[in-house]
Order: sequence, then C-alpha cells, then structure tokens
Amino acid sequence: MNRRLFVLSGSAATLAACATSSTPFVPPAASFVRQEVTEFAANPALVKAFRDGVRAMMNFADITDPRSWQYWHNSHWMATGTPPAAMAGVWNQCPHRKPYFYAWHRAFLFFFEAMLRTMSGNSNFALPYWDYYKHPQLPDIFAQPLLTDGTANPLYWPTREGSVVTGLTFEAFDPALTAFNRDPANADTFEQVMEGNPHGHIHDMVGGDMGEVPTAAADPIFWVHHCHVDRLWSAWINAGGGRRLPNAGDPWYNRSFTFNTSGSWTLGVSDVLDTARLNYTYSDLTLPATPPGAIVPEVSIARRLNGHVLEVARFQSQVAGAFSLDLQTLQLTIPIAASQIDPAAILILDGAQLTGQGGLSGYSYNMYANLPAGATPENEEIDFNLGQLGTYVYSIESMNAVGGNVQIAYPIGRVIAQQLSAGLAPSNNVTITFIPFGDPNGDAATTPMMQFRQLLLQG
Ligand SMILES: [Cu+2]
Repeated sequence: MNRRLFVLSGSAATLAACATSSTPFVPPAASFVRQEVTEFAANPALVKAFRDGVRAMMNFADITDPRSWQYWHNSHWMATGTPPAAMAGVWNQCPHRKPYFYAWHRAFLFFFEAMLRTMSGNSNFALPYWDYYKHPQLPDIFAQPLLTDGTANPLYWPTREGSVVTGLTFEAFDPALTAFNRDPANADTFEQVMEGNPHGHIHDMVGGDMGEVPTAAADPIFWVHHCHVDRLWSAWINAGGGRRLPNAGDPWYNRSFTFNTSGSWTLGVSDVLDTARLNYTYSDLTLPATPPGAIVPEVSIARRLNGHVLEVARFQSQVAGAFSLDLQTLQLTIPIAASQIDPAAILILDGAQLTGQGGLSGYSYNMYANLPAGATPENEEIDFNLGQLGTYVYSIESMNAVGGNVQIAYPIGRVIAQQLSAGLAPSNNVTITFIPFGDPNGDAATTPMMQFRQLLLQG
C-alpha cells in the first residue's frame, strides 16, 4: 500500500467514525483498469453497474451529499448562482484556460469514480474512456433514450446536438510539443493545446449542456470524455521523447484540490502525477496515431473578409470590424506583414456573442493563421493551428468577462514567430481561417452561430 492510499484509508476511517457524516467513501483497495468504452460495452455487468450507479446518484435528492449527481456537477461548476456558504471551496472549482486544468480534473475524476463505484454496487467498476480518435461516433451505450426493457437509459442525455465527431486535431501530440505546463510567456504546451482541441472541441461537438462549462457535467458523457482527456496525459508522458513536467521545486507543485466539506478528500498536484499512485491505469497508453494524409482539411475558402487597419497602435490594433461566423469556412485578411507582429501578440475576438441558434452548441471551429490553400500535411499542423473556438471557450470567457464584454484570446504572436523561423509566413499580410465542424439541429450553413464586434491584435 502506498502512502496516498494509506492517507485515503485513514480519511475514510475518520469519516466512518464521525457520527454526523454518513458519506460512504470507499478508497480503491484494488487496482483498476479504465477501458475504452467499446471494450467496456462488451461486458454487460460493467454496463449495468455504470447505469445503476448513475441512476442511483441522479435519484439521490440531497445535492449537498456526494452521493448525488448534482453534487459533482456543481463541484465542476453550477448551472446558475453561487455556492451556498457550506459548499464554498467545494463547488464551482474547475480551472479552465488557466493552470491546473489537468491536475484538478484528474483528482475530480478519482473521487467521482470512487463514489460512482460505491453507488453502482459493483466493486470492480472503473470509468470507461471514450477514444473519439478511434471511435468518432457517440458511444452506443449513451445514445439510446430507452433500454430494451423500456425503462429510461441513465446514460442518455436529451440536450445533445451531435453524434459524430469530426475536426479533431493532432497538434497536442506533435513531438515538438515537449512542455506540459501552460505558460503564457512561452511556446505552446501540451496542456494548453489539449484543452482546446480535442477537449473543448468535443464539448462543442456533443453540444447542448456539454457545450458550456456551467452545465457540462450534467451529461453523463462528460465523464467518459474527461477520462479520455486524462488518458491522453498518461499516454503523453508514456510517449517519452523529451516530454516533461515542470522541474522539481517549481511552485506549480504547491497546490491541492479538495472535494468534500470536511477536507478529507484532498489530493495534491504531486499525488496525481502518476496514476499508479491512485491505483488505476488505462488499457491503452499510446497516443492517437496520426492518420496518413491531410489532417487539416482540404480548405476551399468559402468567403474572404478583408479587414482594414483602422488604427495602428503599438499595443492594440483593430484589424477588422464586426463579423459573424456561420457553418462555412471564413477567412479574414489582416493587412499587416507577419514580420511586424510581436512574438507576444495575441489575437482577440472582441465583443463575442452567440446568436439564438449558436447557443445550442453542437458545432466547433478550428482556427488557423496563414493556412495555405489545399491540403496541409499533419506534421505542419503545429505551424498553423491557432486554437479552437466554440461555445465551451465562449462560456469560459463569458464567466471572466469584464463589463459584459466577452473576449476570446489566441496566442498568434508565437504561432507566427514559428512560421517566420520556418519560412512559412506570407510577406504582405496575415490570414485567419475559421473552419467549422458539426451541424447543430441540421441548420442551414448560412445561419449565423456567433458574432463579434471586432478583431483586435494586441501586444
Ligand atoms: Cu471538460
């Protein structure tokens, strides 16, 4: 038994001894293997346990008790409102677009999974993961509203808009991306690229409640999605090739995350770096294999919108006026030479708003700087990819919005600096390409999904 499990056992014992708490946390005494959901689905006892556990948690009425589904939804983020005093520090916790995205979610999954195992009545239960790189279809066990006996399927969720994932990128697995930790001052990192695509992209492609942070964890698919995000961290470390966590002694390690009001369900960053310490592993520890040929889709630019430099200032240039995004590819041209763009520059989509149809989610944009026309080989994806845009990132930035102005920022300076050093940047202007994926509600391609007041270049 390692130290961490000893501490967890101690915590459970303390809880059991406490007359006022009935929380039945069972620490993992055995080792668990999280399987891909397609393998998992071939085992009827595990599928039944999953459904029984989710149903029992959804039926548990006291939402301040961790046996309830809503408790964990709220721990990620509440759909509305702020936590009651008793739940402060336990609810509304998830860090998005900032450090600890990965470490916090791993600890979150660990405690949730232990509770679900208890509630499922099957001591062998472990969460499955959904590998959308291999199986882009929404997993079968989640898709049907009714089970064969006519009862409701607890894994079904009615708000979803999408059932097939397209537009996944492979940039996060590029061998050149060796730093783990989000660092605004430096190059792209695994955590920051991963959080956009595939992570945010999947939230958007599933859509509905999954498409926004405050409602995402209501949908049971959330957990198998995040399990796969977690698996990709393990796979990334396992892949070697210089991929690395921050150096020992880095202040990044000095954080811990707590999931109950007594504080006994706490894990520190150093506790979650190796899943063996948490007594679980994954059935597959390889990174997604980049398929041959183009990953960035063959782009025929549907429309070009030529911006004008309205004000050229050192630290903030407005490069285009109001524009909207529908489900066709859009390219904006910024008439500024790439060489004039500072490596620290950020591109800001300013005054962002979802239109009525756009609020449904179920679509997502991959954004590129200076993407060449025609096919782009996968090993160049890292050279052009700016990030991902959809309702998930919109909802994060609307939670951070100052004065109601939603701004979504992308690190364009460092992408262009890479292009300049590789001789890839065009000489007389910069283009921004938005490539859409998904089709919420079967809407016409020309229905606006998002609109913006202006495009700003800052820095
Ligand atoms: Cu998420």
